[in-house]
Amino acid sequence: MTLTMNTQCPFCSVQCKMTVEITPGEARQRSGFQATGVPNAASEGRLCVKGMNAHQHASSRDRLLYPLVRKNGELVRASWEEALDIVAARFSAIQEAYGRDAVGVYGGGSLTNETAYALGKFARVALRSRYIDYNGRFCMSAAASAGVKTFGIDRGLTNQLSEIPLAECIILAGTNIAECQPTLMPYFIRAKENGAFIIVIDPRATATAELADLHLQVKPGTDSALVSGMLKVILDENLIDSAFIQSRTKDFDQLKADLLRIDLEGIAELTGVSVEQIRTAAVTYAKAGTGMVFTARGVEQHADGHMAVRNFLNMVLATGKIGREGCGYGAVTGQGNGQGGREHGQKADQLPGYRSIENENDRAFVAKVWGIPPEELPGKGVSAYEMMELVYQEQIKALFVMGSNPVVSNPHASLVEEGIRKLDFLVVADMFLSETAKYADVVLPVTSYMENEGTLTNLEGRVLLREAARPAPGETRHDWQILCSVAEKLGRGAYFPFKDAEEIFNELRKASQGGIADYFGITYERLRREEGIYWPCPSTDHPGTGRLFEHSFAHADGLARFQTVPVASQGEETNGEYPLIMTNGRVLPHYLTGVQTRRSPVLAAKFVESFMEIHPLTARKHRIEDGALVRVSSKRGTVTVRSRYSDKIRKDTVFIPMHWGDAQNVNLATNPELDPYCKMPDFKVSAVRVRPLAEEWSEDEGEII
Ligand SMILES: Nc1nc2c(c(=O)[nH]1)N[C@H]1C(S)=C(S)[C@@H](COP(=O)(O)OP(=O)(O)OC[C@H]3O[C@@H](n4cnc5c(=O)[nH]c(N)nc54)[C@H](O)[C@@H]3O)O[C@H]1N2
Ligand SMILES: Nc1nc2c(c(=O)[nH]1)N[C@H]1C(S)=C(S)[C@@H](COP(=O)(O)OP(=O)(O)OC[C@H]3O[C@@H](n4cnc5c(=O)[nH]c(N)nc54)[C@H](O)[C@@H]3O)O[C@H]1N2
Ligand code: SF4
Ligand SMILES: [Mo]
Repeated sequence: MTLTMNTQCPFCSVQCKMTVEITPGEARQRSGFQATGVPNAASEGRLCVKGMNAHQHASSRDRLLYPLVRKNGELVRASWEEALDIVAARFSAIQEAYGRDAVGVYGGGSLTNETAYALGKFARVALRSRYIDYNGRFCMSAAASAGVKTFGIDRGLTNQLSEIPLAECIILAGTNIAECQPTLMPYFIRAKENGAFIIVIDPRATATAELADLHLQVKPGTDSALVSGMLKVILDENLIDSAFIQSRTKDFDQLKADLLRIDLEGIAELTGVSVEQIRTAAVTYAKAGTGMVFTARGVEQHADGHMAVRNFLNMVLATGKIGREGCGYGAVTGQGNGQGGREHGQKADQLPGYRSIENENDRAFVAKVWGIPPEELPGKGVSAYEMMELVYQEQIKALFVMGSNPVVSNPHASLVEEGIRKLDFLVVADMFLSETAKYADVVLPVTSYMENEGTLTNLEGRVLLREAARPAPGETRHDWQILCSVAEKLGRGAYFPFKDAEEIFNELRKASQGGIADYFGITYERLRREEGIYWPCPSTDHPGTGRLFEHSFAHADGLARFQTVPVASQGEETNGEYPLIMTNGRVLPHYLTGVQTRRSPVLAAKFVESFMEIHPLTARKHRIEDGALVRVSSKRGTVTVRSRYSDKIRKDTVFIPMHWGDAQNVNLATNPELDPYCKMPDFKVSAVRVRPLAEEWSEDEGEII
């Protein structure tokens, strides 16, 4: 008999709904699983190859099914009782010896809203430590901080996806939708069929760029300068929307004064994009009746990511293309719950509902919901990579990791790995023995997307309910159950009385009420009935907010802010020793550090190992053959991958995907310099040299061939 499960893909921010059918008898012939897309407002029933095969990792033999504890250097099976006792005892002892802040918490954007909320509360109320942050710091922080400064609010898309086909000009900057949110491509294809002009800004001619009418093959790290060039053209040709600037924004004059001084030729030189192309892009966008701008990690993962996004937002505001049909901005959110995960308290400085841990009123509000005196709430901590530095410096002695693989995903991975090894005590809650979990003292096995109920907020800011589709396998437990049990053992169980995810959600609703990300009006019952609800949704009879900023922005005065942005290239400079720029990102079949997708046979087979994309002319100059193993080295370290010729990449740039660990981990070479505004690392630009592996070997032996 076929069993049908209703669920939602665990991977990217589209959150495609699907059914998974299991036919038990067929398990041997084929997988016995069949995933089918279910119509919904985002993916409209489509699934990509990752969604179609997600059940493979969830049903993999590698799933952790019982707790593990380290004894005599080995991870061995233990009961939950024993594992949780060890966790509570070690956390307590370390906090007693070194203070509360000696224990840190590290979360992730795959966790449900309920777990993310409970994790923030766990750090502040159960551990009472200031140190909590999450992998979204590497993902959404630049766009989030830019949105907050410019608009007064951070929600990935300011519009519903359904408005994309109404835009007459679309700018896709550093976003590879075709590989990273593939089920959204039809929205852009429809726009094109309606006559839209599509501009792609990327150092590579990606699958997304195939859609473009104009591809600006920008030099990595120069997006902000490129936009300054476009803004200058818009100003010179008097294509600004003066009425909009006048009535809806402030601080335009300073920006204008700065732009007048800009030299377009200089910008063309810096960015590698010709003056003519800059002009065409600027004029087409500004003249279009409607238009949308999207950015993702290509623009944001830089030490100037915050300012780069703000410059794109300057352009959106200067042309008045926001707050009406077919006009808006989208920071294309990454992880399944990248949006909700950044709203309810996993961030170092943040409380639920996007409240600030540094604001007295916000502290008092949340403390009241939590039933603690506000003075008991710790202050703000530090960002994800800065936490890893504190781990390395042995100031943080114990770490609780839930839903992330920091040993692979942090920049300067060798330093991070060394720090993790030095920890007195590491707990990892995961489905698999990830590269990070291998170093743990206690590993807690969690349920997967098929078994764990909860809400996730997709890239549009639409809250969706994912119901549990099957019982938890083995002894696995839900993330939130683990948090409640550890809190109980730490003597703080009274604050974590939750019996199911819905009870946590109901507390989250109250804690977010009146905040920027207001979920108060959203209930499980409504989500079941209405499919999804856009926040802010302040009351149960409120329909939710599909389009933001129709009449005012979210700052107290209702006005959006322009920001003057310096014109400069950013990132590590290349030189004789490190002559090439290394950038990095994703390929369609794999997901993030690959812990899940490398365990899916269909997906793993599509790319069994990492690679380095290099232009053939550059390759020949550096004596690199196609398919040869190469060592790509920066000042920080070396990653070893196989070369792959491509004439679709700039000649000064190489590209390596991020989905593998150990010697293939691209982060061995990346730069941990942080953006001063949002603490995003400079992932996307590293100065590197590339050598054939064979050559380096013989050099090691003192002989050059
Ligand atoms: N298949 C797949 N899909 C995913 C993920 C995955 O791992 N695999 N991860 C999810 C997550 S968490 C995220 S955050 C998103 C990421 O989604 P994206 O941000 O779209 O993905 P990336 O490949 O990191 O980067 C996008 C593009 O930026 C380009 N780029 C590099 N440097 C620069 C630069 O300086 N300027 C510009 N303009 N472009 C540059 C790269 O060539 C790349 O094509 O995808 C989500 N979806
Ligand atoms: N060089 C470079 N580095 C990057 C990036 C880049 O573009 N270039 N991108 C950055 C970005 S955008 C991101 S989002 C980060 C992501 O990097 P990571 O935070 O390392 O993300 P994942 O690889 O998804 O690791 C998630 C882990 O959590 C587990 N997991 C999945 N679901 C759950 C769950 O529900 N509960 C629990 N407890 N565990 C779960 C998975 O098995 C996996 O081991 O990487 C960043 N690092
Ligand atoms: S990875 Fe993203 S686009 Fe693909 S099925 Fe999953 S949610 Fe949909
Ligand atoms: Mo991400």
